[in-house]
Amino acid sequence: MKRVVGLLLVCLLGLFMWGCGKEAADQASKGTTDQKDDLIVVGYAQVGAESDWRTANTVSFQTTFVEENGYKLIFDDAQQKQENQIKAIRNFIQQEVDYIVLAPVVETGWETVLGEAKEAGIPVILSDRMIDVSDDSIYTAWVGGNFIKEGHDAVAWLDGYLKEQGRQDEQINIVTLQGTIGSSAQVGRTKGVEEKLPEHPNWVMLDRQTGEFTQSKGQEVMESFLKSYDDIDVVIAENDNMAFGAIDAIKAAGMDPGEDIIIIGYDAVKAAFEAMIAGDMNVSVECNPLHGPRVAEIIQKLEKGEKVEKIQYVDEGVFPAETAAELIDSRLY
Ligand code: GYE
Repeated sequence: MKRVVGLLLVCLLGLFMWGCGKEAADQASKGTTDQKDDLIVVGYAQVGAESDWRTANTVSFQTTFVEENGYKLIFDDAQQKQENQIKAIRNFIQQEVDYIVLAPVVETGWETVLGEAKEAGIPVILSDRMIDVSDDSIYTAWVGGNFIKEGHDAVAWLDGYLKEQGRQDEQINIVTLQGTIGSSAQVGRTKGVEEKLPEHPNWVMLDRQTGEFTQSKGQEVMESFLKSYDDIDVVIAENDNMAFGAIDAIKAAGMDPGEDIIIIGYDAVKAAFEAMIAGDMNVSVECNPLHGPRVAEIIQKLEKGEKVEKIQYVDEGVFPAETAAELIDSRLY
């Protein structure tokens, strides 16, 4: 009898302990689901992976919007196609994300889908490129570079450089490798240069064509420019990667980029500093891609119910070749 009672007690104790253990386990798992529920879900409709700038931009978002910082990031790479971005945004709406971040491939054609986001009550934050819409209530804020100013800066640098070389009165033949046509980075940089051309009547814009912001297309277009024109003095590449493509094309044609032909790029990515140190490139006009923390700051303000500035330009500089060796190690992208 004693043994039976003893056994029973042991069983009861076991049952009690199992119960406690289970309760603790339940608590723990409930804790993690609660924490997961607290995460702010952000859908990012990214342009693609066409350039070093873009890669740095993606990394900036992927390292900012992490669980440790209270976020869950749903990342979509649209492969430079607007229709993919529209699809991604509709998916984000369906998944009931808390915020949509959009780096729009082109400026036009956003009314319908962003109207749907507004209808669903999901704030849209634009990052990098702009959109061209009549009703700006379909987005909450925008943060990015001042592309028109970047164009002005490129012209101001070229003006100073030609003066330094004593070439201010020469005819200067220019070709432009444009970015994705209709993207605000292309529209702004082309316009910025265009606006300043009348101040330089001896400068001739021989041709402009898109290189889609990629190195390979930049090289291809530069090859065709070199076949069509035998006296190109300056290449304005609307991003560094197209400048790298142009450099390859110029070398393949037996010329010396940076010397025989002046090479101007935009972005100021690390590889541009390397090209400048190698003497292949003359200047890069900065465009900062590190928008992750900037967008996070906007979201944090919105979470607290604070007002955010609708349009936020980032400060950017100009980096001529002679500054490259000194600055390369301090570059973050
Ligand atoms: O200059 C280019 C990228 O929109 C500012 O897109 C961005 C541009 C950048 O592909 O390298």
